[in-house]
Amino acid sequence: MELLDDLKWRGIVYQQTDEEGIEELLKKEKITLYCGVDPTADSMHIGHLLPFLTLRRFQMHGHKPIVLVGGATGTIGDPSGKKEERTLLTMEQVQKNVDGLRAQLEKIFTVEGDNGATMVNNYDWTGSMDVVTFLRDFGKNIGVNYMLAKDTVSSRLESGISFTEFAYTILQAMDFYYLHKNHKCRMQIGGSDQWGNITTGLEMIRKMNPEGEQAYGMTIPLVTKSDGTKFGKTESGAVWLDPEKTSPYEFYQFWINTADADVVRYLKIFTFLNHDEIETLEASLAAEPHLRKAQKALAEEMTRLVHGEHSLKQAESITKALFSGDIKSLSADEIEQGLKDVPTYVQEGEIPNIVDLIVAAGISPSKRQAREDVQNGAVSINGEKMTDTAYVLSEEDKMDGRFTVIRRGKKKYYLIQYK
Ligand code: 629
Repeated sequence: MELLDDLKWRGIVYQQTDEEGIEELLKKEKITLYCGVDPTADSMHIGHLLPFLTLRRFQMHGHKPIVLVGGATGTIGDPSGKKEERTLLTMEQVQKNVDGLRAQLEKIFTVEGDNGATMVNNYDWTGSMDVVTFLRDFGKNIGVNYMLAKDTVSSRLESGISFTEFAYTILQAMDFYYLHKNHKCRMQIGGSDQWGNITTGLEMIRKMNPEGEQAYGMTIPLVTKSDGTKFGKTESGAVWLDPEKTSPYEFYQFWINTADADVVRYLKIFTFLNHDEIETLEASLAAEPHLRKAQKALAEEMTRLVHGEHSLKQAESITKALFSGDIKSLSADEIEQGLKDVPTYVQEGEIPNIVDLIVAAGISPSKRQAREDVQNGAVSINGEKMTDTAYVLSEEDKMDGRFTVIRRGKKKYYLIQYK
């Protein structure tokens, strides 16, 4: 299937600067195109992923991706979609963030071969530009009226916008021009919030080189959720690609909890599964939704893509063990991942018997209830039922010498930590 038809089938195309032109161009030749991200944090979150996965789809069809990390633009901050002026990061912080993002992005793309991805940093051509060159060679090409008409700026005229953020779009436009000139880059893609910046780039290219090759832009729709809440957020905040911020298990859980109403859409936009595979999953969702095959496939594909096979297997075994209660099969590290958000009680000093302990830890509401829970077999220690009300936890019950997992009922997990 043609790339553009595939992108449309997946629902990935939002706006195009010249629909026919782009169709013709992609039919005719393999192009170089780019997408950028600003190093405003040391990790991307899943909100960033879609344009880069789309860039990867272009690469899989033979086109050449340029991945830009904005070492220069990141020191300013894109005002697009932001209601307020940003606080500047230090130059050192931005540099650290550049390294973090670069490593994450390199994993998504193939770097070998003719159409291997090129990684660039706009600090390389913007960082040392003098202000006279900036104003004379570049600023002169973009009218203030033109800039004032862009959403990004017009929406901030009331609340205020500094000249610095106002000028941001010119920096991004210079990038497009630079890549067009030096890398024959013909197209920029980005989320729908990037439309203004992308079109300013086209304007810059036309003004700088009216005889040059035509350049194009394409945006990708905002990912929505059927229940109206914001995509990519959990109770504990953004879903990061960095495993230190969001563990592979949490990452896996995020995707597996996708609503039935959203899952097919997400399979299309986020995974590299083909049409047949997605249609089979869609049929399963309709006929046997309780099996959650579509959600499992989504979680599997995404976790493998971002964290690799080993972390995927770990996330799956944690999920299975927590569901069945087979805690013993997990390593201390896996338990930490899986039970990061469960209620935790810190035990200091001498350990009381199990009944007093679970009352103190808030696991059972009263001593009477606690005794009943233990006698009924509702309480387990590290996955093993404990019916002896006089039992006292010992060293053997401490996993890794650090914690004990207590389960009450079928699903309620608690951690006891020792000081
Ligand atoms: C210089 C900087 C360029 C090209 C792009 C950029 C970054 C761009 C931006 N992008 C967002 C970001 O960095 O701010 N000005 O967080 C983010 N992007 C991915 C998608 C986006 C966008 O990285 O385009 O729409 C989110 O889905 O907000 O020469």
